Amino acid sequence: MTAKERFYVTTPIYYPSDNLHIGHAYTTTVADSLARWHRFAGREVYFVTGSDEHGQKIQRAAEAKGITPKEYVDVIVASFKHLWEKLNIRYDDFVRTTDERHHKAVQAVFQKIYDKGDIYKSAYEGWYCTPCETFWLENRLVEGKCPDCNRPVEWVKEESYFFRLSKYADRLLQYINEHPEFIQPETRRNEMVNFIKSGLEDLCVSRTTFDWGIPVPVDEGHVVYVWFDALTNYLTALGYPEPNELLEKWWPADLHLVGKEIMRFHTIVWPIMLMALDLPLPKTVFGHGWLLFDSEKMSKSKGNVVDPLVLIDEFGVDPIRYFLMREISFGQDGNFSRRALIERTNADLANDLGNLLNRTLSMLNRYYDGRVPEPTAAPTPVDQDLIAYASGLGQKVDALVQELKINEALASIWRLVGKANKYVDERAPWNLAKLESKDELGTVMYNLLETLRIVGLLVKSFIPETGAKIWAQLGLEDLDQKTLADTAWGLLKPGTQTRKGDPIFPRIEVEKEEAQPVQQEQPKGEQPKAEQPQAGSPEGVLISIDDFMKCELVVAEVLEAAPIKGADHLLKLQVDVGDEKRQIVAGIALHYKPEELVGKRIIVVKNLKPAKLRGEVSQGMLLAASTPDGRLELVSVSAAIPPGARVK
Ligand code: ME8
Repeated sequence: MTAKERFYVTTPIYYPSDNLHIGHAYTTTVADSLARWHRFAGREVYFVTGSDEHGQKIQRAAEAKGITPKEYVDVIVASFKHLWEKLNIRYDDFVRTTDERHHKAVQAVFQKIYDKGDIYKSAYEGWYCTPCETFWLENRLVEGKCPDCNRPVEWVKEESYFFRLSKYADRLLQYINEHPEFIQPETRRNEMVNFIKSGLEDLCVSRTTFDWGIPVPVDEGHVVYVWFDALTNYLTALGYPEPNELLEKWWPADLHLVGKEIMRFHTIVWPIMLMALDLPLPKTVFGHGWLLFDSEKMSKSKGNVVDPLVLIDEFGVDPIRYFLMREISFGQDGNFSRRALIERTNADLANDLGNLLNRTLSMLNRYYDGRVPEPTAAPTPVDQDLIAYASGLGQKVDALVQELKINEALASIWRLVGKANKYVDERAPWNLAKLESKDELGTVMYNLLETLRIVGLLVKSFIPETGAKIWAQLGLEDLDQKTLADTAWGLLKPGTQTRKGDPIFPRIEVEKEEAQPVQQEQPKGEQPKAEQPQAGSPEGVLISIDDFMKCELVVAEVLEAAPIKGADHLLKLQVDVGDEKRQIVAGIALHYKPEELVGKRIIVVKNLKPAKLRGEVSQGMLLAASTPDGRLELVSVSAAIPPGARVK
């Protein structure tokens, strides 16, 4: 790796015909994570996204609202930017196709190709899919409808300008053969090769039946076809057509990340435009799969879209980012469901990662007042196994990211988290703490903390808020300046004062009714997963006094109680547990009025893992018993027992 390595990545520029959904968030999240990772790995990065604002579809949507197209898109483009901010997307440039600079770029591209003789005037008569802004030959239609979106097509007859795609077909095929990395994944390459081999028709690149577009420079009565206009954005971001440093430095792009349905435009039309302009082709166009809902592509017209803003408000941004990149095999289609999101968050983020951080820092507080100890004992084979995996992981993740194996990159980081959790159980610091020499305890605690430091660095490109939280709790600084080289083992300084905070991912409690599989969310042919068995020990099984003592039961005074909107059986309590105030969410609303509870001294399990119910954090559980007719009564003590008193 040299400092000169560069990475120019783009997303599609989305249509502001409607608000974006989780499918758009998917592409952009991956692009952002790649951009962040390459920066972290010491490469120079340029990351561009934008909005594709012209065309018949937008003009019609604006007309339906009785406003101008520009007024219409301005509002929606602002919502794009808002979503990217909420998703922690850090782009370098946002190209709007209504930008003046873009007009210049598109007109220059059109003019150059026209001057070269590769654009000519003729008449178009044929089918057009307005939602996809795509011309179709009769023989490509499926049952008379658009083969991409299955919606009706319109017969269009107009005088147009044509781009000589056919002239470049052989050259393009040869290029694809010689550059296997150009079209990825391989299945898409095969599809595109077959498409080209079946014969390329010249492409109609101007329209006259509406005017919401960039005027054709040689004929003002025409507007440039919206795809010809949109694809040019990748050059607009580099100041094209003026010769300048950006263009010199960043073209050709390293990666155009797109959904599989727009591969034809990116691997046939766009490369041929570039050939006609005598510009080099992008190094890779990757066509990822679709997010499906009930095995169908999520799309506004089908009414099955998921709004990322709603999900972010409910679950936070990192669970969404993590889910999208971890759950879906990059390149293939994947199903989205709320249930899968919750399960993934609970398993990987709350149980594995969150819990590792929490338990490690709790032990460190107990044994070393939160200060990182010196690793003085010689490593055992178990230590060596953890250290060896953690030491090589940065390079491994880098290789996987470069191969665009995003879900595998995350899986390899979570393998380290899994190993570290197993390491805690195997090395049992609570037993080492009983030994006279504290050498081994110090080494084990150091190894765990060092693993967490490395995990924090490795995850920060994918789930930035989590990386920052881990870093802060470890008491470390300057996360933004850290690079891949900092993932080397042993850089954590003994003596560092950690700062244990709240659990970074409270478990999301799936209430009974939410836990029921929603039929619509199951991919066809896949059975709903069986309900998890309820935790708890079956009656008749004896436990030791040690088992019982693990449960920290204390007296708590109820300070406040309030209902939770939309959850009839839940109440939200603020309780005093002696040394702090806690919030507990309890299913007692059908048995107690909030005002009846205030002042009561109840018993709570203080050391229960925090959970989230209906978006509210619950930090503990209260004890209650039922009468034979099902009425619930809280276990309570008299006012003589102060809050915080241990029940044993
Ligand atoms: O096609 N699953 O814009 P668009 C995964 N303006 N990704 C999805 C998705 C889904 N269900 N739905 C959308 C256009 N996407 C043109 C692009 S580029 C020069 C012009 C993502 O608003 C995916 O990246 O229809 C897809 O290619 C893109 O959004 C389509 O966005």
